[in-house]
Amino acid sequence: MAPRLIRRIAHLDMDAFYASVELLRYPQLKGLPVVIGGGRRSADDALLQAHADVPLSKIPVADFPRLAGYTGRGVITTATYAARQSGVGSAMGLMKAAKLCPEAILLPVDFVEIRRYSRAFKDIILEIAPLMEDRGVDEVYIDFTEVPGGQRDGGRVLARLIQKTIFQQTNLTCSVGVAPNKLLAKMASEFNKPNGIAIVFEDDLQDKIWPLACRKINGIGPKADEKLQGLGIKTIGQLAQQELGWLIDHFGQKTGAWLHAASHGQDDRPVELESEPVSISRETTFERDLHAVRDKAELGAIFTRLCEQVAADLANKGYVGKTIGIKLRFDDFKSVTRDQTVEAYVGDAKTIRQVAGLCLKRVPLTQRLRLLGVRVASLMRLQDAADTTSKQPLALLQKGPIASESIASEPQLFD
Ligand code: DCP
Ligand code: MG
Repeated sequence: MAPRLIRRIAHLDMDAFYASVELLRYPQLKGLPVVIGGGRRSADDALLQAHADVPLSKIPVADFPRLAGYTGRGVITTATYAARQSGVGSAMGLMKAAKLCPEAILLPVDFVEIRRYSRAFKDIILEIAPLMEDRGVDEVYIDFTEVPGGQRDGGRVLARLIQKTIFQQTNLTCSVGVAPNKLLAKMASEFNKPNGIAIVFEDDLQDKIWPLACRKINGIGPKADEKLQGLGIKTIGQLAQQELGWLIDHFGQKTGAWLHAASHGQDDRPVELESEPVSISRETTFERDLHAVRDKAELGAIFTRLCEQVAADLANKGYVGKTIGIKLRFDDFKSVTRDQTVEAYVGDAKTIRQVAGLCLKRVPLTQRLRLLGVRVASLMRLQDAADTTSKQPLALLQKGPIASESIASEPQLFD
């Protein structure tokens, strides 16, 4: 009989991601302190202009802009491991970092390139292990349980294969933690950063998890941590020693129970193939700036179409939502947003148009517009919406609190 499969979940996180992507372009900076952050500066443009005739990889290291003398309010997005040795890191102000590591090279973020590599490393993983949950630009969870090799050495064999393949195809390194669940895998991926693998089994809880600070639990933020510290609890082990009832008394039923489970390494959240969208939206920039009064008909038609597109997207993806919002950008590039939350989950174009219309009325429309957007948030899966109100016909859910009239007879929205 085949041995029973034990649950093996991996968390993979790219190493110094934004910085590593820059190093692919500028390999001459490898091993040097490099920080990414702030906005694009004249120094960045000057570098490229001065070396327009040579490949990027041939720009002399001495010519790159440095942190020294930085003034401004920018913050570090990420830093290479060489820079981290000087004590600089994510979220630190660039001016403070300039004092700690003046010789560090400062580069801006290139989001287009970041997204390209983000997609690339995820596609490589999907080829090897199809059960992947996208957790943002540089991290994913992967269910190793039933993937060939996923059980061998606790998942180390598969983790190494993925790590190696990503490196061969992109030249980027990552770190992987493999554990019985997401909670522990997320912690484990940090254990041997950079370019590391860490394997955690249920039995390792006491040795590998309990000595860690409570903050290492994904979900315990600075506030919860402060409260725990105030109660004399610093480590996960100390948290695990508390009675469930005591935790519930101090943190409430839900958080208390979660803290208790987390400190005991328990987490049964599944790896979700597609992460849940936060909102679904459509926007359009006009070919020429439009005026709310003079171009009323045109704007009204565009507005209706956007609402219809959002409704279609919601239907395709199987969601309803109850916060409806608009976004406007004026000819001076200033943007405003307005939203309104309705009582029932909605998904039809007509109701979205009505509520979005009310949002629009809250914006003074004297300036010309460049862009209009419609957004539906506070989403719920259509399926769940049907389950929680199974006694109601679904049609009721889709009707907002505002009486439905036809879109065409909507009062003048762009007055
Ligand atoms: N990032 C950001 N703002 C933050 C944190 C991170 O824009 N507050 C970006 C920059 C990072 C990327 O997201 O490169 C991934 O974040 P990580 O926390 O995984 O940090 P790194 O990948 O840079 O470093 P590490 O090697 O520690 O994972
Ligand atoms: Mg990372």
